[in-house]
Amino acid sequence: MALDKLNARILRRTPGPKELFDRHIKRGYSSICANSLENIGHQMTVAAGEIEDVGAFADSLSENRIGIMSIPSAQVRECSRRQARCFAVRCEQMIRPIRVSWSFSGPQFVDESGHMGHNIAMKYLIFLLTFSSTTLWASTPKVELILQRDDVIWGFDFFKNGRIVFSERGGKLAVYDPVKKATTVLAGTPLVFAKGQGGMLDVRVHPKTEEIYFSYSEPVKGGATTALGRAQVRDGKLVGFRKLFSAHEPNSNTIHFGSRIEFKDGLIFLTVGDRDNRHKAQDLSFHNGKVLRLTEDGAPAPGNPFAKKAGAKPEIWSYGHRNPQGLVLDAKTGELWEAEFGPRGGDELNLVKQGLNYGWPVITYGREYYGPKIGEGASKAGMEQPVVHWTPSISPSALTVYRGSRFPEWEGQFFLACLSGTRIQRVKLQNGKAVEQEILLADQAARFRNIRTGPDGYIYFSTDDGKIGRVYR
Ligand SMILES: [Ca+2]
Repeated sequence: MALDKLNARILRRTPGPKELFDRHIKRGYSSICANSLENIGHQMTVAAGEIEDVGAFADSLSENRIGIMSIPSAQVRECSRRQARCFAVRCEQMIRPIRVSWSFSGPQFVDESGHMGHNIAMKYLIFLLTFSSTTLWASTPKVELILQRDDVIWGFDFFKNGRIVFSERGGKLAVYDPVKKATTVLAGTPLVFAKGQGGMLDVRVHPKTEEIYFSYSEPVKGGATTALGRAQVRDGKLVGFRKLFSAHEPNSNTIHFGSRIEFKDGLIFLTVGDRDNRHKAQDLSFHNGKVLRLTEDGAPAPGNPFAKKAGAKPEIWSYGHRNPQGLVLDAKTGELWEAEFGPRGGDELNLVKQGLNYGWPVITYGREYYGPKIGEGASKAGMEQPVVHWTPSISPSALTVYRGSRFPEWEGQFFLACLSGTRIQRVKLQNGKAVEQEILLADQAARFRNIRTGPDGYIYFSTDDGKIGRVYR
């Protein structure tokens, strides 16, 4: 494919090249590359570059290599640190490999003959390549703002009458009436542990009874834990609130609570994070780092895989999860999909199945925040591989599988709400592999907290700066 047929899509404005160097290059130009390349979902490798600061470059290279290695069958050709120059780029899905070089005038694409391709405008940095002029960019989604609040809107769901119930992490549950365009904060909510990542978390409307089920960080002796509650919503308050479940074991830290809720066949799935006690994600005597399967009253669901195993928690459905904050049932296939945060890199999309071990912290594609490797590597017998994983991190906080009527071209595709990624990540799978990915709504510059397909077939999202919005075209 001739280079002039490549489309370059510029996603985000950045400052001029000198400033850009100062800000980004030392932090790892190659990770920016990795970002771009991963986003197109094709198999491509990048290594090395003409970078003045060799030390910083070497650091960024190792980051980059993780990112690139996360793409199946990619091959990395690494330059020596001493020479530290040039990009060896090989794209297995392109007819002709290309090299990418970097200069202060911006990234440039050069084909094997040395012919200069695109020279992207200097003031742009983050870019995305696509390999054909298909309709990928034909109609950019737009956003209709539904409501604006001040707090993180962690969860939301829809009543049959069109009202939206939502949670504010600081501790509130509220109902929005789209006719009156008015929000009512519900009275009678339990006290929550609103520190760090803790607070009022997910909220769902039971598809039949229309009771709400909600997860929250429960303040308990010694700190907090993930809990599940249920109540009816009537006259602006919770009626008949009952705590259904409380995870073992609580601790005093403020992170990795999970916790999305999903309904299936009269049962409930609830995710619980590792609470920063990593090894407990592998220990079946704790709820940390697990997907749980409960009855609608919060008891262990009948037939759970470890119900008869001595010492194991009978609520466990799957284990070895780090912080699973995304969970969705594909309404068509009945499959349960989960998204979780990796450490530094190694965010995952998993197909969750009964009794399986998803590896954390024994296997991961991520690293410690301060650099070193974690666990034993990226794969191990008896442990599941993610269907898709991302390095650098995109921080998927929620996901939906699109089964609506508004966007037929998106049928069956995944949409992940990303925090640090400040985007909606669209992922198309084919035979269990990501064949297409796209960044959506990056122009919103928001930390996307939740995403759901609404009953009207539109995609709705919430953000950390208090918005619920609807995606349309
Ligand atoms: Ca995993």
